[in-house]
Amino acid sequence: MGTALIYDEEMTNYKLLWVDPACKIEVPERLTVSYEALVKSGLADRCVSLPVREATDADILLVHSEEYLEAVKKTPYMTLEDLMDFCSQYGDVYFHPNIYHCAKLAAGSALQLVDSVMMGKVRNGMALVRPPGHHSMRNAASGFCVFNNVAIAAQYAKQKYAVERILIVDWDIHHGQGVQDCFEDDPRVLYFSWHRYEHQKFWPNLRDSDFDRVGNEKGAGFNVNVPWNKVGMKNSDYLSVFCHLFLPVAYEFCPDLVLVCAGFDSAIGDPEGEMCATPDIFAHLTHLLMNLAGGKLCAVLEGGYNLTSLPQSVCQTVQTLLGDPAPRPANLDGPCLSALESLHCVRSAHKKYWSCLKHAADLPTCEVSTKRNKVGEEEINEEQSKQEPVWRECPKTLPPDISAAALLPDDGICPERCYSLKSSEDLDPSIVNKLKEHILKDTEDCETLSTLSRLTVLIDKMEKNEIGSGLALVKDISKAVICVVQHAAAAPMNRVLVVYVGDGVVPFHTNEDGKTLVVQFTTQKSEEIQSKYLIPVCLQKDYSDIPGFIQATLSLLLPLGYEYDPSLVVVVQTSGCGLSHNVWQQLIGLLRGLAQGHTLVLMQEDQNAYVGPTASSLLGDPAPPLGPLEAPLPENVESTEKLRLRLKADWNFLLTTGNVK
Ligand code: X5A
Ligand code: ZN
Repeated sequence: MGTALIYDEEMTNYKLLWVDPACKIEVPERLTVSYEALVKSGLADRCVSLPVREATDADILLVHSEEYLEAVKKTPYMTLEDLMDFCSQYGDVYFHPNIYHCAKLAAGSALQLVDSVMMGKVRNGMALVRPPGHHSMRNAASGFCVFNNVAIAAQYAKQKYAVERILIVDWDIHHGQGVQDCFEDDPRVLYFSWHRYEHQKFWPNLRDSDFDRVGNEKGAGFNVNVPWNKVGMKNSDYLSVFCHLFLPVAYEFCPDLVLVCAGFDSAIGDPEGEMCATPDIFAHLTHLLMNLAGGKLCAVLEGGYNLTSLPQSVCQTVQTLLGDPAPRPANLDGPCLSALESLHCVRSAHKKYWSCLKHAADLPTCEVSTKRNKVGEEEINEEQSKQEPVWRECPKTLPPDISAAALLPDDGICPERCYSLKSSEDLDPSIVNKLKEHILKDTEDCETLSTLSRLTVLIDKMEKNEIGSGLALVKDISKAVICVVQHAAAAPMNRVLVVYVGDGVVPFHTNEDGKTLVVQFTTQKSEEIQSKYLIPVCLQKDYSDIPGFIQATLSLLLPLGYEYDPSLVVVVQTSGCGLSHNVWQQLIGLLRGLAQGHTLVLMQEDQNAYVGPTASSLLGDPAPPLGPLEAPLPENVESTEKLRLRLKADWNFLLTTGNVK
């Protein structure tokens, strides 16, 4: 199952024909540089290239009015003067004799993408289109947009494929007010948007873009707006919103299809957004959405006006759609105060609609963000934006030759597409000596010795990026964990995140030196040891509370993992932990976003049934959806939340509110 790429040069054949400072950034080169970068990097070749088509009148009328469509139809025959005149009734948009044609292709591209994903021809895909769509309204063009490509695609998917629940993630830096308008009353379409807002001082300056616009009537709760009230938001701010808001709500909703309004004006260097998130963040945003809807994801280009960061961001997105591991994200130092204020307000506004937010603190009611900036703030912002921002282009990494390796007992059957690490007779004597000295003591156990020495070889190859990820079925899980952690943490720059699923004592000592971070999911309540680097997450009822487990994973484990930024993730499953295969696959899938996909799964020998699902997740297959989630058990919410509150002093990524309390 591949990744579709839709592009047609025809969509570069229109441009601004007069002087308009508001529109001069929307240039044909946006598309050519993006496509050329995909070709140059070899990514385009790895995609299934799909032809565009024109959206039909019927397609366009799914979202727009007949009057508006008829008006746009006349634009190819207008004189320059007529065109300028026509534009003047709308905000920040230009027309050209060929734009109607391109707008039909742009919307049609989104529909082609939906068709091929829904019919199972590809797993996911991206459409590079102009003009963009998310600002255009039923009756109006706006913000460079003529037809609302993604809104049309969502209506089309509802109609043609009877898709019950669609998630639209709008990571463009502008509010897609056209999309909001279209689905405000519709509980079948959940719309997320973050956008530069600055207390309504930023275009399109709508009161409707604030966090308290949650949707109407049956659609109440299905419109999620995150207004950014400052420029300069970073990777940490974006990831915090994903971990503490978008993902929990998305998992609870459980979409059948994910559409992305993929605008890259939210990246560093963009003259519109003035944000500071680096292009590699889009690999993570994409990755985090890829385990929803069984991986059915369609990304459609919206904005993005810096001709350097735009193609880099597009490449990161497409590379991730193809299944390559995401690069380790740079400098995650936690969200800023303004981002936390926004996050807190949105979570409060939505707590009555989503059980995953029920516990969100009801701190001082959020003021609606129309207040003025404090004195002096504007000067600071201006100064910031005067400097040309610089960032390091994420080095182009090839995925490892071996994407996943398996280390199984001699009679074990290696799962498909996995490389089998066979036991070899001749073990490296220096490794054997080390193992005997440190782990095995004097006991001579050939089988364990062979397993452990192969594990160290596997880790070395993962470190060199010759192997991406691995799984091992071992007889003695304790010894294996000790060996792996010791070996992997040895090099000075290495950090190991150990996710330990199962009861009992973690079999090695965790220092406070930060070389290892252990998060243990356990069903045993214990008062004991808990420190910055040893974190027991206690969940009642043998993990049958799936919503509780997912909540702990998204709002605790994931942010901790991102802040810790490990070089290796080790996931340990002791026997009979009782986690269902689907939940286990979600866990592995999400963790694959860390450590450049270097995930090593250790399981007890008798857990054979997990081998297949584990391998599949390590190889990047999307995890099966869990179904819409009910409310988590109150006792689990309470213990997870208590833990988060205790740990937030040590871990900035666990903050969810700006009110330091
Ligand atoms: C699609 C998009 C931006 C319009 C900005 C107008 N439009 N000032 O990014
Ligand atoms: Zn935009």
